Amino acid sequence: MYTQALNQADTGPKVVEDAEKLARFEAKIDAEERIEPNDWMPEAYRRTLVRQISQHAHSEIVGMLPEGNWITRAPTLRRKAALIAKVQDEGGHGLYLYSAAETLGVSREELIDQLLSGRAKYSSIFNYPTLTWADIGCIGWLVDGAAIMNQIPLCRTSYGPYARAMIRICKEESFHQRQGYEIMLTLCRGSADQKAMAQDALNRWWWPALMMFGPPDAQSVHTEQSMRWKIKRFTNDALRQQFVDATVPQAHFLGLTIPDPDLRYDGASGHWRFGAIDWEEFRQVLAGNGPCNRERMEARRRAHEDGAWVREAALAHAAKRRARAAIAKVAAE
Ligand code: FAQ
Repeated sequence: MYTQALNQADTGPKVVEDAEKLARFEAKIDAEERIEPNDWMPEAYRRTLVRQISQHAHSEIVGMLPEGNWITRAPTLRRKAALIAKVQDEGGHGLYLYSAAETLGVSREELIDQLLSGRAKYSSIFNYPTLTWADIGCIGWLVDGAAIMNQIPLCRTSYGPYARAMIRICKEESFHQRQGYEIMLTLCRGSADQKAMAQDALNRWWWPALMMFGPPDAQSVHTEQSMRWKIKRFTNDALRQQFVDATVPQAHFLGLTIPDPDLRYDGASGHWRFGAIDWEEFRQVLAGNGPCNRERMEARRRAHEDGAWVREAALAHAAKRRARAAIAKVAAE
C-alpha cells in the first residue's frame, strides 16, 4: 500500500529497514490491531494524529465557553447542577485528549501555544453565541448529538490511546445529548413563547451543526489518507447524513421545523435529503471571522494568563520535592 511511496530504486540498508517497518505497521492496521505509542509509525501518521487529537482537545476546552456563559442563569437548581457537570466533563475530555496527544511526543505547552497563537484549529461550532436558554438545549441535542455520531467510530480508531480515551468520552457525551434533548422537550411542551424560543435556537444551530462534520468529501484534504490508516472510519459526508437521518425524527417529535425548505424523505434510500450547506460561512468561521472567534480566543488567553501562578506554584513545588528527595538520597548513602 504505502510502501509504494518509498523510492524503489534506493535499496540502501536504511531504506530496506524502513520498508520493513512500514510493512509491519501496515499489516497491523490491516489486521485491525492498535498502534501503541512505542510502536514504529510513519511520521505522517503521527502528525495527522497530533493534528486531529489536539484540535479535538482544543474544541472541548473552547467548547466549555458557550455553555459556561449560562451556568449563572440556568433556570432551576437541577438544570444548574447538570450544566456544571457537563461543562466539567468537557474540561475532562480536553485533558484526556491532550494526554493522548502527548503520547505522540508533543508537549502540552506546545499544543496550548498552538491554540493561543491561532495556529491550531478548534471546532467551528464554538464560534456561535448562546443567546437564550434554548441554545443550551440545542447544544446538548445537536452539538453533542453530532459529536457522538462522529466520535463513536473513533472508539475503533487505529491509535490505541485515542481509541481508549474516546470510550469514556462517548459515554459522557451520551448523557450530554440527553440532557439537551430534555431541555428542548420541556420548552416545547411549555408556553407558546418557550416553544418559539426552542424553534429560534434550532433555526440558528441547525446549519452550523451540519458544518461540524467538516467539508464535503470532495474537498476534504485528509479523509482519504485517514480512512486508509483507519484513523477515520467514515467520511465527513457519511457521518453528516447519519446525523440528519437520526435528528429529523427527533425534531418532529418535538414539534419543531428543521429550517431547510429542501429537506425531504427519500423513500428509496431511506435517507432524509437536505439542502445546500453554506460553505462560505464555514470558510469564514475557520478564517477567524465567525460571530465569536475573537471573544473565544480572548477568553482562552485570559484564562491562560490568570492560571500562570498555578503553573508556577506547581513547578516550584515539584522542584522543592526533587531537591528534598536528592538531599535525602545523599544522606542515606
Ligand atoms: N471546524 O480534511 P478535513 C465536541 C478543518 S468536540 C474547524 O475533512 P479531517 C464536544 C480540518 O481540521 C468537536 N475546522 O479534516 C463538545 C482541516 O484543517 P487542517 C470536535 C474543521 O481532520 C460538545 C480542514 O478543515 N470534534 O463537539 C472542521 O480529516 C458540546 C480540512 O478538513 C472533533 O474534533 C470544523 N468543523 O476531518 C464540547 C472530532 N471540519 O487541520 C462542548 C475529531 C474540518 O488541515 C460542547 N475530529 N476542519 O488545518 C475529526 O473527526 C476530524 O478532524 C474532522 C475533520 C471530521 C473534524
